[in-house]
Amino acid sequence: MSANDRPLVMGIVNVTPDSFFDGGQHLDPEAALAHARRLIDEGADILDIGGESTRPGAEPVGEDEERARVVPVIAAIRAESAIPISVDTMKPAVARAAVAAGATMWNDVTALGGSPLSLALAAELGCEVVLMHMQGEPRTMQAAPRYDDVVAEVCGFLAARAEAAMAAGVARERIWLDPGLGFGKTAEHTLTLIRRLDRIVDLGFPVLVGASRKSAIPRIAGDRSSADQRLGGSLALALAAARAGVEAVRVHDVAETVQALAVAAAIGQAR
Ligand code: HH2
Repeated sequence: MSANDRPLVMGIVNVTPDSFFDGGQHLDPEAALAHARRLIDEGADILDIGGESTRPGAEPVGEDEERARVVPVIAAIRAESAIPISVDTMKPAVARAAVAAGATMWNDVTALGGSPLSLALAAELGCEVVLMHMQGEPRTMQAAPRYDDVVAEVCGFLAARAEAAMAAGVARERIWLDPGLGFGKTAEHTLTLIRRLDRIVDLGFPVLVGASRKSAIPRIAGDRSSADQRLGGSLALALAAARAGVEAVRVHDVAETVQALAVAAAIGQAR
């Protein structure tokens, strides 16, 4: 938690043509930089820069292409701001280039399992790492997710990946965990994980939760909202995550999330 007693807010900058919400809006580096500036103005504590969509059915992106998307944007933000910058990538070569350009965190949806080189590289880079749970792989993960006990399985996986990272030389205090909402999870799994987030927090690492505008929202709410109509559900999920004691929420809507979290924190402190 930050000094003002609310989770940190990680603002999303997708430098992609096909991300499920903001795809195509910030593919041009100037547009991505303008968006990053706006999120900083709105109160973002961390920026997460991604060059490959992981939405179900997304086309994979080559290493050179992904690096060419994210590195100039990271370098341009770093040239004018000291804000912590995360790079959202499964590829070690992209993480290496991103950290050289000024990124301070490697956000890996494969929990450093995407390449045999990932664990050792994370240790070498010395940056913070986000280890996220995913069942299956992005192309097919939402087809038929199945768990006997989703909370136990996600906790077991995250604890094992944290052990693997530490065994490879990643410092314990650099490790974050993320349940990976939307990555092989039904709406029911999402609700259970949000409800029992305390179990992940209890593993003893900072926890990041990304629920922003995801497709579980209309399934939970019983509506037909498209991604641009899911702000209300996104705020509800961010507030629930905050109550469970997460360290940060990963969101598209920084101003609205900062405001919602600030009001909830003030209510919590009122006499
Ligand atoms: N969600 C997305 C991407 N990266 N990383 C973490 N740690 N946690 C998440 O929940 C998470 C993530 C998907 O959201 P978005 O980046 O907006 O979409 P896309 O993958 O289509 O670019």
